[in-house]
Amino acid sequence: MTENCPTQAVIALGSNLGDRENTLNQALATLNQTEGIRVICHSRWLETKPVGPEQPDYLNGCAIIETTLAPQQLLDALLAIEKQFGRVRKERWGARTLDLDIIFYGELVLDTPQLQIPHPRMRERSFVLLPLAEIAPNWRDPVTKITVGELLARLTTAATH
Ligand code: A4P
Ligand code: MG
Repeated sequence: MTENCPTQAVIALGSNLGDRENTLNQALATLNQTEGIRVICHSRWLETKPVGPEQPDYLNGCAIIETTLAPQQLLDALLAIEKQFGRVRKERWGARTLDLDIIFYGELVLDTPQLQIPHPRMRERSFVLLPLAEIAPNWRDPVTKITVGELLARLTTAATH
């Protein structure tokens, strides 16, 4: 009975190569057309400075989806969409036409070699928390039990001290 009951999840989107805005808009449309995924809402696209190696600035944003896919199936769907948009993996944290990460999947906590949920670095990343706070400030991180809005406030405080 509960098998097809959808779960809400958060996807972070990023692009720093090519027509970034068009890529993010098309990626959302593609997500929404994927069997088992429905996009509920999304943030604005924010221009952000790259974290990691020297590379162009990013456009970042977040979306809330409803999905009947299991976490690993959702990851496979995201990887397929990244590929469709021409992503080539070279170095870790390197430039990319499209990056799709699972930030939250309901209240699930998962730690396997292929997939960690919540995304292990989301708490330190304003390029995730800033757009996410626009659409889901009250979403509670199932690991720290802290809301997205509070995580962002902590990060902002830490950065100015
Ligand atoms: N993987 C494990 N957990 C997850 C998850 N929750 N969501 C695995 C998605 N993937 C997950 O990812 C490598 C593998 O991580 C996937 O195949 C999957 O099995 P990747 O996308 O190839 O590698 P990556 O994104 O370069 O590495 P990583 O560690 O995910 O990077 P981050 O931490 O996401 O950072 N600066 C700005 N301003 N904006 C950005 O968006 N992004 C990054 C990437 C660096 N700097 C940035 C930005
Ligand atoms: Mg990624």
